Amino acid sequence: MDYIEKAMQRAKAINCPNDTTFFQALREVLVSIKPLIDKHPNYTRHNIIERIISPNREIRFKIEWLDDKNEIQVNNGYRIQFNNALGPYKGGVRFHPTVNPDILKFLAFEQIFKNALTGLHIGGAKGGSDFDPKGKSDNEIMKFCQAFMSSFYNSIGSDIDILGGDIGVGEREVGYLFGQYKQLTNSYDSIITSKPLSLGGSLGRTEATGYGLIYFTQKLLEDRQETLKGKICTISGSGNVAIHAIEKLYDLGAIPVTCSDSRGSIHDSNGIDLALLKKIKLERRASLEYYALERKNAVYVKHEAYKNGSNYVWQIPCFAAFPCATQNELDAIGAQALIDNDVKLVSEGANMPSTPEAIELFVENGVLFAPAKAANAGGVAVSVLEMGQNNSLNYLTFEEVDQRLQQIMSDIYLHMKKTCDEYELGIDLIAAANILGFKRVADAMIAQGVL
Ligand code: NDP
Ligand code: 2IT
Repeated sequence: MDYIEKAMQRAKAINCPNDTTFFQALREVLVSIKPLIDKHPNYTRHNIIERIISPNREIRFKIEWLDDKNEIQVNNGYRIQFNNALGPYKGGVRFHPTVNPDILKFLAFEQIFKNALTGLHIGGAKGGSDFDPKGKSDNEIMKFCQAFMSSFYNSIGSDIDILGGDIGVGEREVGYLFGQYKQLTNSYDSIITSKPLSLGGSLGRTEATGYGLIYFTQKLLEDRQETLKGKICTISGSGNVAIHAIEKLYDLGAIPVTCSDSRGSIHDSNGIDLALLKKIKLERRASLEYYALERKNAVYVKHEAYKNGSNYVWQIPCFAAFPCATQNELDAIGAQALIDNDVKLVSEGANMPSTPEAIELFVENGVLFAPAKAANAGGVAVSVLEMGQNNSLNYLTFEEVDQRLQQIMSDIYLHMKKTCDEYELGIDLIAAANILGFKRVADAMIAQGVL
């Protein structure tokens, strides 16, 4: 049996057989690092694969909190501290009803290699809860965040494990989580990033993932004497990543024409009205249905009304597509429609948004594909800049952060390009990201010895 099937068998034995999202992420990495494993027997000798596919620690806890009716609610909380060979565990926290150990293991596993790609010294982790922030009052959000932190604050620390934002966790939630940590420990330790500025957050962190995605895409295109200027772009999602990707696309003269949320999609052929989108999603926290009510020329399509829930966004002809909502949101139906409409590039803002079938279609049809691990690494990279500012008490301007972000995204691309040349990968940026990330983590594991 080759190392891929052996590792998959072991992963299935030590995890729940239904952890399909984690197995999907795992298989992609295992398959694409083959050129590295074949070339360097050292990794096999040190049994790196078996060691890297198991989380160092999985924490599961109960969260009890009082809602506005004084009724007791109970949720599940998790933190997967997957690998800390390169530095302290680092990764976001997700609050969404779909959160379970499978989803968090996939996210934490991806985070190990993404964090390695940034070139910064951070390990990989992810956490969260099945708590649904939708429809909750501000007081309930605060109560829940406090209970979440109380349940596991003794497992984190600024040189142990640093939390961050993700779906359902933005500045508001981070502020409450941080406040509770301070209350419990009497310490202003930098145990979480994406903090509000008033609590030591970094300028430019809110924008970093979306802006970084577009900077990375720009580098990729520059190398092919192309630009985004004047090009029609489709985006899914309408949260932190999608909104700031749209903002940067406008800065570069592109025309973003779509967005989506958990209920439906918008096509606005005149270009998304960014101010209206921010008002509806960030201020009112409302559904995109209201966008179509206020912009008469925009088309709104509910997911359930469209091809087995496949996102309508991918049916719109475009030069570049940016999935920025959630995992497995770009399926084979969407990929085929994009290809039929002659898409040139797909760049992933969300974590693992393309299904394996969609990726296969893109590869077969020569579509340039920028994988999430590299393309959305700008968020966590600026989180590390936030940690640095907290520790040094020396704060950067927005322009300084933005400059550093551009440099980091450019360096990630250049190192991936070198990896493509070294391992004769052609334009396979998935393999380049996985080989480069894996190699950095594996080398650090070998240097530390068997622990
Ligand atoms: P937000 O919570 O700000 O926004 C999430 C968006 O995705 C919303 O529009 C939401 O719709 C939609 N969405 C969430 N779940 C689903 C679902 N199951 N089906 C369809 N739509 C869904 O999160 P972010 O923008 O921060 O995160 C988006 C993606 O980017 C995630 O994959 C995240 O892991 C990834 N990411 C985030 C980073 C960050 O810095 N924030 C960094 C790197 C990656 P609705 O408004 O209806 O809830
Ligand atoms: O997926 C991700 O990289 C994030 N959600 C950001 C993590 C962080 O710690 O800033």
